[in-house]
Amino acid sequence: MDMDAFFAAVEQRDHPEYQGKPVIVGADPKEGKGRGVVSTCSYEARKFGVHSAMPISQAYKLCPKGIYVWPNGRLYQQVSKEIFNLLYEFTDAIEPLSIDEAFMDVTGSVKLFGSGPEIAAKIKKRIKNETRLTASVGVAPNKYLAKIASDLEKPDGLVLVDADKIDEFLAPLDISRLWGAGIKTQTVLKKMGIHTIGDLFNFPKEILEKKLGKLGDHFYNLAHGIDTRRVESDEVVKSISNEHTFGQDVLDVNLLHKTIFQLSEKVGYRLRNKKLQGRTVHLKLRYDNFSTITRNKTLNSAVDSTQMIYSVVKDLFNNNYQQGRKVRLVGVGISGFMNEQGDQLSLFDNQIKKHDRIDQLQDALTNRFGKRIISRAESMDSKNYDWD
Ligand code: TTP
Ligand code: MG
Repeated sequence: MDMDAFFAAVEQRDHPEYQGKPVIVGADPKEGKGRGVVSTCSYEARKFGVHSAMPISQAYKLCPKGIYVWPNGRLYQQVSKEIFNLLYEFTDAIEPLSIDEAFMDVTGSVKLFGSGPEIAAKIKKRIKNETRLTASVGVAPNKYLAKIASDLEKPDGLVLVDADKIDEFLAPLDISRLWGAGIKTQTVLKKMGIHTIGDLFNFPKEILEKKLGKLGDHFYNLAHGIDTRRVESDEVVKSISNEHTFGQDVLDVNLLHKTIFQLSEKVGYRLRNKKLQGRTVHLKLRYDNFSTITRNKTLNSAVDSTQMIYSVVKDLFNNNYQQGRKVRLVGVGISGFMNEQGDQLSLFDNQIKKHDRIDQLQDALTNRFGKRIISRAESMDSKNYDWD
């Protein structure tokens, strides 16, 4: 998953007057005398030949009427965090590559969220709904193919590489798409008459090894779509959260409570699956005009029960929700994890222990039969709600 023109897209989102215009994020051009470089630019600016890392003075020559914006790093970090939190709802096997890009291994998520392409479509939709930004996604059997695929139909792309159509997918692509092929290697390959990955495919491994040494084996594999690298996920999970954006903005407090309950169930399920307990429970509330509040409460002990999470978030909601305002999104989260499974539950009364047993039962059923197999009465009848 890679966001489109990330910094520039955030600027266009927050300044409607920039939309559809060439926006260049980077150093001050000072009417062509500026030093420094372009961070990124909108797709409108790319038509003028402007691109990342280009001297800002050159960008100014190419596109003097562009809108030049100084980067707002804090804002981009914040948006990036929002996007990554959302990705973690689909899988924990995530390898961030940069502020706006990540590899995701969704092999273990298919039962919960559907096939790879279905998950990709859901991720794109969630990102658009919740951040008003577009992402491009490549779905493929390995990292190398997924990375190429994510780039092919930017912006707002979704490209699938079928496991049995890898050769056809790669054949027409330029050798510059080969992972690790710098200008020097490309020149060597071109001298051998290799211009596309399809050309490379036809070369026997021995010849490539003779001409390119160690790299020969590497490029032979790439030409055949072979990449055995794993998605190296960051094992240290700092928080778990789930959000829901309503199809239509909601005034009905009852529905909001039910949705918060369902989100607490999801968060609790993921938490217990990881054998974690958290002390700080979070609520996120976005009104119809996109104004967003976040509130949290830190408990004396770490918890992992759906009921505990729900009761804390419900209080946060009741204390902070401005009656009569339409809600676009609600989110529930937990952080402040304690890894060891102490006997913290003994601090709570039998009521909580009963809920704990219900959680175990519900988790076991969900693991075995999928997410729709069981619902609690608290979460029923919320017609607007869907698991994903
Ligand atoms: P990229 O994903 O490389 O670029 P992008 O998101 O702007 O555009 P694309 O649609 O092609 O993916 O980088 C993500 C952000 O990182 C980018 O918005 C700005 C920043 N960045 C720099 O500051 N300098 C650079 O040289 C590059 C490449 C990116
Ligand atoms: Mg990007």
